Amino acid sequence: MKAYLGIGSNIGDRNGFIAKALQAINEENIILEKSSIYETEPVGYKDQGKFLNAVILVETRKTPQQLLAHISKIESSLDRERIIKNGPRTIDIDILFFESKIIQEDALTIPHPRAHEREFVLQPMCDINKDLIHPVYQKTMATLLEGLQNDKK
Ligand code: PH2
Ligand code: MG
Ligand code: MG
Repeated sequence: MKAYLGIGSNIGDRNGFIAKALQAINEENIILEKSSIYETEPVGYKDQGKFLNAVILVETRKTPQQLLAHISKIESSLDRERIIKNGPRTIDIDILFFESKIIQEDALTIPHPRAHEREFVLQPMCDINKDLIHPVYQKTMATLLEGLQNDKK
C-alpha cells in the first residue's frame, strides 16, 4: 500500500530530526520518493520558529492504524512533547493520504483534515505527485495549490 507522509520540524537541529525520522520510517517501510525540504512560516500558532517541511511517499505493509502507531513511536523517540496544540515540535509526522482511503476515527482521520488548505503540504506534494487526486475534494494537488496561491493575491 502507498501512503504520503508529511514531516515537519521547528526546534533544534531541524534537518537532523528529519533525517532521523526518515531513517526510522525506512526501517519498517520503504521510502519511494522524497520532496524537497522547504522552510515555511508557522501556520496557526504564530509565536514559534520557522518549520522545515517535506513530504515522502512510502510503500507499507501496515494498516493505516499500524502506520500511525509506528510514526507515533518515532515521534516519541525523537523527544516530541505535546505542550501547546500546533506549537513547536522536534518532529511531526502526519499521514496525509493512504491509497485513496477515507477514514474517520477518533484517533485517525485520512486524508489529513487540513492537507488541502496548507501550502506547506501541497507544495511538497506537488514535487512528488501533482496529479494525485484528493479523495474528498476530488481535485489534484496542483489545482488545490493553485487555488491557495490565487486566494493570497
Ligand atoms: N504544523 C502544524 C501547525 N503549523 N506550520 C508550518 N509551517 N509547518 C507545519 O508543519 C505546521 C505548521 C501542526 O501540525
Ligand atoms: Mg501536523
Ligand atoms: Mg501530527
